[in-house]
Amino acid sequence: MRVLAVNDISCVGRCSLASALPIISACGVECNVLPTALLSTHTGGFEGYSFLDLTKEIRAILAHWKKLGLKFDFIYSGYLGNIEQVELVMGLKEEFLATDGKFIVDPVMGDDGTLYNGFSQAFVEKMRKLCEQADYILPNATEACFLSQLPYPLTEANTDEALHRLRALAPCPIITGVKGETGISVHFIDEQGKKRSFTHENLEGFFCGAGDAFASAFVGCLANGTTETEAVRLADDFTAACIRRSAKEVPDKRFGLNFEAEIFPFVKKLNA
Ligand code: PXL
Repeated sequence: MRVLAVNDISCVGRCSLASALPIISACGVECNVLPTALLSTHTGGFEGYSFLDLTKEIRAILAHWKKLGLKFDFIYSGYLGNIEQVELVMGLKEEFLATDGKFIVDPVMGDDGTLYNGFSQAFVEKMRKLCEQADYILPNATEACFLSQLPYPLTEANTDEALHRLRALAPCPIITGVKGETGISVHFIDEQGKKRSFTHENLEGFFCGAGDAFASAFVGCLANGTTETEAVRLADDFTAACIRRSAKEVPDKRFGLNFEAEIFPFVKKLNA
C-alpha cells in the first residue's frame, strides 16, 4: 500500500511529517510525502519561528508526479499553510488517488477553542469544502465546532449534533479529544453508519502533535488493512499511551509527545 502524507515539516516539536513518517512506516506501509511548509518549530508556543511556504514547490512536485502517472492508495492531508494549498489538495483526489483509494482529511486549524496562528474564518470555510471530498475526517473538538458551527466546548449533549452535521460533509467523521464526565473520548461514525466511541481516563497536559500521532496511526492501520473501528481503537490507545508516558517524561510540552517509545507496543497490537 502506498500512502501520501500531505503535511508540514516542523523541524522541532514532533508533529506533522516528523510523526507521520515514522508512525505510518512502522505500520508496514510505504509513506510518501508532500511537504506544505518548512518551519523551525511548530507554531504552538515557540516564539519567533521561521516559516517557508512551499506552495510553489508543491506545484512543481505535482507536475512531475503527473508525468510519472503516480497514484496513491491513501491520501492523508494535515497542516496546510494557506487557502491556496487547500485548493491544491482539493485537486489531489481526482489526479492522484487510486481507484477505490481513500482520502483522509485531518482539518488541522486549532485547539482549545481557538484557531492556530495564521488561520482565519475564510480558511475554515475552505477547509469545510476540502472535508466534503473526504472519506474520513479527523477533527479535534475545537475543529469540529468550527466546521459544524456549534459553540465550543463540545459537550456529551451536542456531540451527536456535531457528528450529524459533520456527516453532511464526509461519511465517516471522527472527533477526537471530547472531554466528558467519565474521561476523554473519541466519537465517530463507523462504516455502517453507526455512532461509536472510545473513552480514556482524563489525561493531563496538552501536547502539540497529539492529533498528528492519532491521525498517522489511524491512517497506518487502515492502510495495513484494519477496519475503521479497529483503526480508531488502536490509534486512540496509542495516543493515550503516548500522552500518559509524556506527561511524566517530557517536562516542556512544546517538544511534543514521546511517541517513539510507544511505537513498538502499538505495532505489536496491530499485528496481533
Ligand atoms: O500538530 C498540529 C500542527 C502541525 N503543524 C504546525 C503546527 C501545529 C500545531 O500547532 O503549528 C506547523
